[in-house]
Amino acid sequence: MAGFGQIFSKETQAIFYNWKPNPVQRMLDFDFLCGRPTPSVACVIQPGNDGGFQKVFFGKEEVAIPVCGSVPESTKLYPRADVFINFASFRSAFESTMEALQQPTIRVVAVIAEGVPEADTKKLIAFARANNKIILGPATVGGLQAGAFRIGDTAGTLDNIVACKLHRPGSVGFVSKSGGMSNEMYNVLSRTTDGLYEGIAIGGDVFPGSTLSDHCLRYQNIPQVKLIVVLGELGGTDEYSLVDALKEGKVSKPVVAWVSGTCAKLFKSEVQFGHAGAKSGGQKESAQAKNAALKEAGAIVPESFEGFEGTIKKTYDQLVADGAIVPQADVPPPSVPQDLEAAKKAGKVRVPTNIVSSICDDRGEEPTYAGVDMSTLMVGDRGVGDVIALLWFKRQLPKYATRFIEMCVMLCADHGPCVSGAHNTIVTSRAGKDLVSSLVSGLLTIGPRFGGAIDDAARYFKDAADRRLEPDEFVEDMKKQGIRVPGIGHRIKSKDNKDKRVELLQKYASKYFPSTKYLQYACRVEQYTLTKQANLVLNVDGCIGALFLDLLNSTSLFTQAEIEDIVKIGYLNGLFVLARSIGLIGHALDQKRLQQGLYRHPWDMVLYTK
Ligand code: Q5B
Repeated sequence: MAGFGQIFSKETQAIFYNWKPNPVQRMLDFDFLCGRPTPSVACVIQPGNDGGFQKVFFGKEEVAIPVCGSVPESTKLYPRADVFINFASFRSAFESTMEALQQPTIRVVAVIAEGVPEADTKKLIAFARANNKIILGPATVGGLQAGAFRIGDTAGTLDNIVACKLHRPGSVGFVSKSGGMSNEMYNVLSRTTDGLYEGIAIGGDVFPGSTLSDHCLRYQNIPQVKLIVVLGELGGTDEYSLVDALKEGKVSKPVVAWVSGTCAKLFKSEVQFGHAGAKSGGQKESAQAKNAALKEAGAIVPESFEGFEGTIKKTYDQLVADGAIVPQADVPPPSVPQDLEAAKKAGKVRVPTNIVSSICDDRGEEPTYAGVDMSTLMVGDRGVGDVIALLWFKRQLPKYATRFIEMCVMLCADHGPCVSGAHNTIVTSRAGKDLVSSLVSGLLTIGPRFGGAIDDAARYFKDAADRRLEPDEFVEDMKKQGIRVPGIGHRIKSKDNKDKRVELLQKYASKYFPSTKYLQYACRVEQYTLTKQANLVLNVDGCIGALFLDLLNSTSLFTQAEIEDIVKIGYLNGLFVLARSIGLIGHALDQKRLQQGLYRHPWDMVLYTK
């Protein structure tokens, strides 16, 4: 990397591999803080996802960052972007990094992944060196140039960045292995100097893509860097390249350095610290030996880490006193608007909700239906009737009521292939449509004539019974208005061919319901309509409508106002919709299973007329 100097500027743009909303947003927030005119991310690569864009904020505005599907496409479209930030996992980091290094427009690649195989890293290093490219990492947070460009999550939160004065350049070039310790040191530098010019975390692997000395040599070539600060760690021999560079005069700027891990001596056996490369090896790799060598080569080395901050300050103050550094002025950063979620969390804003829901909650450990958790629902002999009671009526109902609901679902699940709903579903399924389309086309036939008369039956029977109208008065009144009595009449059922479903429901209610007042009224209506015509029976819709009124009234769990509301809103057709969905799904699947072709209605079944 000899001959390298500044690698970032306020114009630097990056290609970001593997869409990660948070680090991209952090980069753009940093851009805004620094007063960059353009976002530092030129595009995002989502392998295989060609085209489109991802939305992020650039200051107060939302911007669209283009999405590319491959590395070559991204560099072809964005040739000015010369930094490649690789957020691939350790499994795919090698291939994508190599592909990026092979692009002529890419100069710097940051590899964030931890755990890249060392043999792969060595190949990357060899290729990068042969082709005059720089690798940061693997296992790095990246780096930043103050006031100009930031890689991903480097330096943490915006508050930290402002506190460390990283939104504008200072005079210090800093390099360390650890991203976490870099954050710590940016704080130290902001207290002891005029701040950072550029900071790099080379990553904690045994074989980093670029070394501490590589970056010190670069800092030597950057005129704005007046002081170099290095934080090494035990393990490896990287620091000795810096020792050589100091001895050979290749690094002549003042270097304040500390190699951490001196405590390793206190352990009897070999110790491994946080990084793959940070383990106490032989004597030469110890922190003590490296600190001593650096000191001997001319670096300014404190006695301990505690003395590091004081030593940096002393060295910086001396450089200022000597006129070697003219302290950079502080610049107030613009304020970056807070994200809504963060502001909400901090109690700084209140935001009206979009929807209101009162029947369930899925935010806790387990979902609840009207306050009853799943585990409770699974205990005992609770069934779908209990679920309907909770989600539709928002309360637990007694067993006889939930059993009645289940009976309605079971008895109305299907009534043969010839009824409107099943017919539509069959025709749709045979036209090659999918399950949902076939189901929906059947469901759409449910209405005032077919299956959807339950609510109206409940409304009219309730009104007439509550007003104590005689059944004949009620029916004749309806006739005058031109309204067919909902719940009365059937295409195939009649006086002598009663609907078994109606009989079963009546039998159950007579046995278990405390009162069947409304059913009795509906039966008296039926008695009257049957005098007119044999098929004007109380049908399944009418029976369910009347019996549900009885259920609501007799459980004493509903107020009169609630019952009025249920009848007015119209809950009860839902029972038929739910039940018949079971049958309609059966019909749709049956047609597919039987491989039935397109249905065409026969000509001779149509009356062609003018
Ligand atoms: N008339 C159901 O009619 C049907 C009358 C009436 C007074 C009435 C008819 C009706 C109300 C709606 C209702 C639910 C259309 C039915 C269901 C699910 C199902 C279906 C299945 C399943 C049948 C002949 C004469 C006319 C009419 C008079 C008829 N209904 N008068 N009140 N309610 N009922 N729907 O047989 O003097 O000749 O002009 O609308 O409750 O959908 O299995 O098939 O599980 O799938 O076509 O059970 O009753 O009789 O229209 O030829 O009328 O009777 O005014 O008198 P029909 P129409 P007039 S259960």
